[in-house]
Amino acid sequence: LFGALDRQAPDALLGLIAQYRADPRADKIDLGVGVYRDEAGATPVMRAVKAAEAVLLAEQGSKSYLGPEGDTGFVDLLAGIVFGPLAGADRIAGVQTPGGTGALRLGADLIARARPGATVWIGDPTWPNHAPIFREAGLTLASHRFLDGTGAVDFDAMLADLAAAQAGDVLLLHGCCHNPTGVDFSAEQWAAIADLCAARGLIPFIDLAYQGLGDGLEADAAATRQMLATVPDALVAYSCDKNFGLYRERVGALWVQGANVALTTLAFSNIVALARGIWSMPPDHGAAIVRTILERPAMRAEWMAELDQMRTRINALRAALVAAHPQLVAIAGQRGMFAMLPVSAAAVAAMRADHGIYMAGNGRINIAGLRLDAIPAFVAGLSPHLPS
Ligand code: PLP
Ligand code: TYF
Repeated sequence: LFGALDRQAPDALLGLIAQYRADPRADKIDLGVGVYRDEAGATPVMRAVKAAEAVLLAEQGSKSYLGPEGDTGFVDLLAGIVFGPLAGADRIAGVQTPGGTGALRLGADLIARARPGATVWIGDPTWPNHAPIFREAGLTLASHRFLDGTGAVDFDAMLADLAAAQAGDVLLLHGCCHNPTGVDFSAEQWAAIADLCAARGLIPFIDLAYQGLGDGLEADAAATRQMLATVPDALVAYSCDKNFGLYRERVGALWVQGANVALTTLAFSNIVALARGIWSMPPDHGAAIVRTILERPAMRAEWMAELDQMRTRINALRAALVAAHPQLVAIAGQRGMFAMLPVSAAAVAAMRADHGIYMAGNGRINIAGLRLDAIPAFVAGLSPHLPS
């Protein structure tokens, strides 16, 4: 049986973790995989998460099955964070999923069931897992341009490419903190995209994996809320794995908005049925942690304060990078953990070999992997490779 398979390449981003670990140099710098790091280079468990785990340990009375929709208290409380005043609207329904990845895949399966072979438009570049997730669900991929040669949004090129989109096609959008570029649409561009989707019958699928790590919880959700207020049908894949630091616990949610309550209910029943056929029900612990935090005002406030600190640190590092080299000015207006530097794959390999600087092959850096005192060494290693 298995001889018919083709050998597959390992995940290049996750591969960087092992490569970095094996490097004996004391001054190595890890700007690879997208996890938050503090000034000591650690990715600690958040204090609010530790507190919630203590509550669960003391008070959780059962680990009996829930159901394919997961922890509905988690889904409802999180909806308040994501949708604000729209939360609770009966045209929006959601389920807990194993991470943002599970939400993307479940949404992709729902689309494939509703419209077999539907086309999904994805900007280039994007998170490398997007294409395989949608392809494995049997959907058709189409690519649209995103940035110009200077690293700014090339909105005209994007709209020109989307002119070929048909009613019923899906448009994948990063809700905030674009991965890998850090380049987000302006409010005006978001409004234009929402109007385009409404006018042309395109279905936005928003991937919101970094809420709170750009401009704050409310600001980072503004585009998603505006989109849902403008279009009839939409999907939102959400990850709590970055903003709660729960990565390996796999915490996320998928929401759908239908044109009316009956269509939302119809979609929801299919989501639940699809989830049953994939993972039966999602893992509980991470979602129980998030629910425990959001249920308790003091824990919620502590989580928000920690998230503020994380965002403040990332933005301070970005400002220090901008000040450290004239070629880095372009990243000043960007948001989130990532920036994509204008360096070749050969330059990335050379920086790794010569200086122990680890970044993704496309020149993406995880800004949170820097320390303020490591910036001079990083910029010294980087600058010979930047365009003059
Ligand atoms: N979407 C984007 C853009 C991401 O960067 C990530 C990162 O992992 C995810 C989705 C998936 O998140 P999760 O780890 O919760 O599956
Ligand atoms: O882009 C990143 O680095 C994060 C983490 O298969 C990640 O989104 C990377 C690869 C992967 C899963 C998560």
